[in-house]
Amino acid sequence: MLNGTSDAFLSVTTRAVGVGRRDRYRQVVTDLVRARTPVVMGVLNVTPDSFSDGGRYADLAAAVAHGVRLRDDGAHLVDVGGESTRPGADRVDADTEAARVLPVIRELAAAGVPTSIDTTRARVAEAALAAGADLVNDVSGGLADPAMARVVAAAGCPWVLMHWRGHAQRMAELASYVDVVGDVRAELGQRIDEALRAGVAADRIVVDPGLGFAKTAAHNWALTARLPELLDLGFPLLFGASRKSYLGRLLAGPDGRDRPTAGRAAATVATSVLAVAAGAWGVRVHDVRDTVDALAVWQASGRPRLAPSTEQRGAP
Ligand code: PMM
Repeated sequence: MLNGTSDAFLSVTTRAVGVGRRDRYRQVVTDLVRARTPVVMGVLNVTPDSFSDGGRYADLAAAVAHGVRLRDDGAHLVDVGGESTRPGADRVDADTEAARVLPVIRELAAAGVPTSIDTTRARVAEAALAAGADLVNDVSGGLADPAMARVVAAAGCPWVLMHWRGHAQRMAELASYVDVVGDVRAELGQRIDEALRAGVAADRIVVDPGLGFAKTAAHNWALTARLPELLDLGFPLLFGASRKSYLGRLLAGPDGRDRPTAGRAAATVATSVLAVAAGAWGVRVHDVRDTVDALAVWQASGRPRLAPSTEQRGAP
């Protein structure tokens, strides 16, 4: 494991920005890291079956319009996904996934909207980068497709390595840990080491605890409470709690039924503010406007940190 890699991440901000593909990614990293506000990634699932927004943006025009709206609401990146990762979901083939995401990414790029591609497949990631995506968001942290590290290293783009143990069909049976925070930290460390070995630059790596992915509600709460232990890995951390089922459980009604996804926005905002206050670099959310507003309040109140932030630790 590298120490002080957040310094490396931040040092990108001081380098000259040139032209070409690698430099485009460098500019994206620079802009995101330089931002005085935490990074907000807006969710755009172009799938028929995602747990929250499944089916709403399957049509190209609706998807692009929503992506533009997310940007206008303050998203720094719009995260485009073409395969549901909902627990138990069936996989789609790579051609179907690519056919869903590529036109959306192309049109959003043409409209000047920065995008990330949410995929575990190297082929889809490569095509998405060629279509204009700026970042690869890989919920498998490079585990699902051994070719992913090569694609990311060659592109020089930022790569979100999420903690993951297996595809959606098997997720529930894999939610077993000795100490969830220690285990996630160790497994993320392995993903980071693999990425570095494959030639991915340290200043392109972002980690993510993968809330809800082979995690029970108790696991998600433990990861939230002990975020500083994951920040200690020394990499920017993305936090994705948005509308997830453990929030629905927390807000269950008197009849014992989980609160439906549409009623989880306020709880999501609370988790995002807590994560950023603990030092997270960014949050991945459906409700961008509310999140941006809440983070503006957090900023205006003097940005009280619960633990040293990436920014503070990385400052020269
Ligand atoms: N969660 C989902 C999908 N992609 N990516 C990252 N980096 N982190 C997450 O927590 C994450 C993700 C599942 O949620 P969705 O179905 O609402 O997109």
